[in-house]
Amino acid sequence: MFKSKLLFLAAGIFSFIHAEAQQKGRIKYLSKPLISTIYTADPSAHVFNGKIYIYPSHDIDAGIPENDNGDHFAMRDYHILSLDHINGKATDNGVALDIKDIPWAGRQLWAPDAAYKNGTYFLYFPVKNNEDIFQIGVATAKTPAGPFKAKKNPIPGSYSIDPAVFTDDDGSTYMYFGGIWGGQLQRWKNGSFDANGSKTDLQQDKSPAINCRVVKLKSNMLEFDGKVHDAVITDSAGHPLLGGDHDRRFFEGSWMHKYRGKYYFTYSTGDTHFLAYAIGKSPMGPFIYAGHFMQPVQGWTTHHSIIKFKGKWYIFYHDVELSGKTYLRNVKMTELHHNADGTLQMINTFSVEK
Ligand code: FUB
Repeated sequence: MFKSKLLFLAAGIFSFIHAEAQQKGRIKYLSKPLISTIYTADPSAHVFNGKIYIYPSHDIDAGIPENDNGDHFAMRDYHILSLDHINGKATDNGVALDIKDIPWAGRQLWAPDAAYKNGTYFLYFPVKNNEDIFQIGVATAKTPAGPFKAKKNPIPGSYSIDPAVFTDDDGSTYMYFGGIWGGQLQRWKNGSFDANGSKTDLQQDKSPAINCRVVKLKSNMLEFDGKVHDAVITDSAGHPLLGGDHDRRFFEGSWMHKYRGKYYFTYSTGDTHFLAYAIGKSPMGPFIYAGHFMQPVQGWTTHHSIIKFKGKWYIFYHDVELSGKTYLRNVKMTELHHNADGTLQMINTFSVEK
């Protein structure tokens, strides 16, 4: 706990220094915010009908003090953004789903994702239920920007946060989900929630790290098809990464893309603020850790998605250029490059001029 407080403080100092530099015009950003009329974060991008649709969190200032539990991320609705072309103007398509229209929701609409199948668009979203436990819900619409109608109950067997939905070439769809600390993943064991479990780190540095979860979806896209598995990340010798390996272990914000027949599992390392990747031969893993591919952004959280559009790869991410506040973020995008050997090129989202 003390360690996490220290890290939190360090992140605060980091943000402060960068806010100062920004004020003096010394920060040069790689990309511009896609939209500045509302605060947006956690962008899950998809190509539907030849257009890019971005499913972000909608950040608001709810007046809740910052803590390691993420209580200050108290979002209440979703707005979907669309882009006709790269470098085009992003359109805010208005409220797509409001927390008051989700029958089982309590508070905190966090990072969503979306998928399409057989004429229906699916919006997957994490929100705390009335017992303050995160679960994952689903809502449907006939158009990619909604409005979406939420199902009466969360997806049975779902828990924690940050759903990311990937459909493989054979039509099978998988959901990756989970996040530690405020995302509560460390409190779930064998499908049960430990109400007295650790709120942040497990303090088990020498044990295997907590894994992101992966599960196949049924063809109706509304239910899990069978058991939830661990998306295990190993080192090159096949040993699972350890809980104390904060620079490399999974924290939250997973994504999956397939490149030259291999499965690239990408994720945030959370308290060390990197985007990292691990490569596997199956969508279920295991994935072999391959490195970092994005340096820390300005802000605390790091969350991304990756798409291929008109033959090029793009990454969507967020930082806090517009507000300088960790909980009022803005989404951005830039090109992502795979090297000839399949590794990902490192991205630096800003530089500070001397
Ligand atoms: O936006 C709230 C949470 O912050 C997300 O669910 C995490 O991935 C982090 O970005």
